[in-house]
Amino acid sequence: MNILVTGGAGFIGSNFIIYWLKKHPQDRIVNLDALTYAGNPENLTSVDQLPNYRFVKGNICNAKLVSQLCKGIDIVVHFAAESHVDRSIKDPGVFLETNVSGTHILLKSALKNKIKRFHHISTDEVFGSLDLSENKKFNENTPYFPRSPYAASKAASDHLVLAFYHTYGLPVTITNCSNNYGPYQHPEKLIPLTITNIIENKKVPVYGDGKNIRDWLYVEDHCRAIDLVLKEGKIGETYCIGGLLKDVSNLEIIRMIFRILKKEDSLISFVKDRPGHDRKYAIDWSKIKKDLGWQPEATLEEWLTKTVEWYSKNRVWWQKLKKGQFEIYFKQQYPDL
Ligand code: NAD
Ligand code: TDX
Repeated sequence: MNILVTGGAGFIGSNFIIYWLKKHPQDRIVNLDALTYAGNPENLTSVDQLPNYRFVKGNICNAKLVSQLCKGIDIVVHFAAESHVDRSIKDPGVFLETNVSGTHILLKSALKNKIKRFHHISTDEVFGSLDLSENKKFNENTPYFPRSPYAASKAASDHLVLAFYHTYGLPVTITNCSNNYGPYQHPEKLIPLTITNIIENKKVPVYGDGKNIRDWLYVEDHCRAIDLVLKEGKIGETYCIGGLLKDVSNLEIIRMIFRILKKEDSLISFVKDRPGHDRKYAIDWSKIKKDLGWQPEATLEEWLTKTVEWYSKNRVWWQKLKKGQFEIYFKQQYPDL
């Protein structure tokens, strides 16, 4: 099988490539990634010498390049995106370019090259926000109600993917997953920011009252779910993937990390809330469980402990990312700290 992965130098994409080449060593992967601030070739040092892995530095908005790379490809797994909500609030433009126009360019090329499967990685954020007081969860039939520029751009890309299925018959599948965590996640996101700030004895910023709820999914569980959808998923269908059955607030997850690191939680600092901050995401992942037999392989406590260990052992990896441009970004993003 020849697979084109987009955004494979980012957090989930690199975990996916490592997972896939280990599980399916007979397959070939081409990784197209623009290496934005979020892309890091160091994530892939364990596979980059393999004969069946090829890295191409390039933009998914480059139609000519995308068209060349799609030749001979069986499956496209599309991760490439601008992924950080806070950055989308500051400057939505590049989110529209990459997440919407980039996806459109890929879809056109996939159609022209008669790709056997176009798998699109999306998010639960397209469904909007749940109330803290209600027990509702998002599922495959929840209407779209994106509330941040990032979520709106992902919603638009989901609609385009399904439009290419209904209008032109492109064989697509979509997964809408919840917040991922694990190795190689950029320290701009809550869990790696919290772990690394605690290790560095720096304040841990909590937006608003810290009661917001996310549905945490370990990245390897996510990769396994994508694998199953590629093998057994139904064309034209969407699968929701979440990691939890019980609600966990941001403050609770942050306190769990303090406990795992055996530190007092005095570094917690409440800062100005994110504009339009979605209160709660929760996923009903019963469809993928029932249809494909997927479920998380370990508990939040176990996966989080493993994640904290990884960041503790791989300081050089994240220390580099927290220098230079990131210091400027951090000062602008957290003026209260
Ligand atoms: P990330 O920001 O870590 O990585 C994105 C990657 O895409 C980077 O390597 C970057 O260089 C590349 N990229 C960005 N713009 C590009 C362009 N124009 N052309 C080519 N490459 C480009 O993101 P992630 O957290 O790994 O997320 C991957 C996908 O999963 C995204 O589509 C995101 O919306 C989705 N998702 C992420 C989460 C999460 O919790 N991280 C949850 C749900 C869905
Ligand atoms: O410093 C922080 N303090 C804080 O309280 C940061 C960075 C975040 N938060 C809060 C905001 C959210 O309620 O923590 C929660 C998680 O925030 P992020 O890590 O920024 O993730 P989120 O905004 O929920 O979006 C993530 O999950 C869905 C990914 O970044 C998206 O790409 C994905 O689609």
